[in-house]
Amino acid sequence: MSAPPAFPADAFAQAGLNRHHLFSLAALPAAVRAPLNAAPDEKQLILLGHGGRKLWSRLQAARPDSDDPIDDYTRLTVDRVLGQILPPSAYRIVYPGTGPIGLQALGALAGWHHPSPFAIGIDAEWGSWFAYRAVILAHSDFALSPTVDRGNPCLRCQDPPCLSACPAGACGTPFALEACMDERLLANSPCRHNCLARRACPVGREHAYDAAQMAHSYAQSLAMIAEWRQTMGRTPDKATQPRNTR
Ligand code: B12
Ligand code: SF4
Ligand code: SF4
Repeated sequence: MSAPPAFPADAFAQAGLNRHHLFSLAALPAAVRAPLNAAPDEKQLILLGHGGRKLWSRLQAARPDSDDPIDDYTRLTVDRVLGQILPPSAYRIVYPGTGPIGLQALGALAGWHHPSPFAIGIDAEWGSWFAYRAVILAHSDFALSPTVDRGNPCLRCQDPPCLSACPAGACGTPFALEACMDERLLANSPCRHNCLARRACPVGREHAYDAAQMAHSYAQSLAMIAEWRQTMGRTPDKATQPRNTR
């Protein structure tokens, strides 16, 4: 009998999807597993992420003609890479998608996510310069990933520079999302397409996104915030908000 194929981590990393974690669906906590609506033959969950600038540079080279270039590039890459070793019926991309998937909860199980004062997850290697790009359910037999948790750097941070850098005083526990949004919506705010707190954090600074990547992704969240404020006068609560922000 031939051995099952190895997970194609290098091929994904070449494409800029340089973080991955293989979970057994059966071993996930019920609260994480339930919203996934996995079919009985789907045994594994593949979490893909990007860290640093590589995804953005690969994306520029691919020149996608898309309103949603990161998600479209991710889907194409998953089909190209996994399609070489699994039949299309053996896997299903559930994120990007519309279902309610708690990506940071999955990240915490993988050891990637630790809460920071500006609400974006942080880890000791990448700082806050990583995000979740795909969740795939598969009937596959890849080797499962061990949790690699390097701890929360914020717990060791003296006189945190992120707190003093935030012009809205929004950073802390809990993160003051409404204050952050008020600031970002100001016509002359330095945070319209940036986050000064995130920039001020020294952890993983060498992986910080360039101005074009920042402008691209923060423009999307700013547009969403502006739409919420126009239609509802406030941010929707977690039960009603759209689930596909990046
Ligand atoms: C809704 C949402 C938003 C909303 C927040 C509204 C709100 N009421 O919470 C808005 C549109 C403002 C937003 C903005 C951004 N987001 Co957002 N967002 C999400 C989303 C879709 C759901 C979060 C959620 O509700 N989780 C479920 C509930 C149950 O979780 P929870 O435990 O109650 O709360 C957790 C998170 O919600 C988080 N949180 C709570 N409040 C806020 C506020 C902000 C601004 C953020 C980023 C997180 C956050 O902290 C908790 C820790 O676990 C996730 C993706 C996902 N599907 O998980 C991305 C996600 C959290 N966002 C992400 C990012 C990167 C951003 C932006 C930087 C993106 C950008 N392109 O501009 C900005 C942040 C800049 C800013 N200051 O505005 C990343 C974070 C990556 C990481 N390393 O952790 C995620 C995981 C998406 C991804 N594909 O990776 N986001
Ligand atoms: S500056 Fe310190 S407290 Fe703030 S996010 Fe970075 S490590 Fe955490
Ligand atoms: S975007 Fe600006 S207001 Fe919001 S947390 Fe970052 S520094 Fe503070």
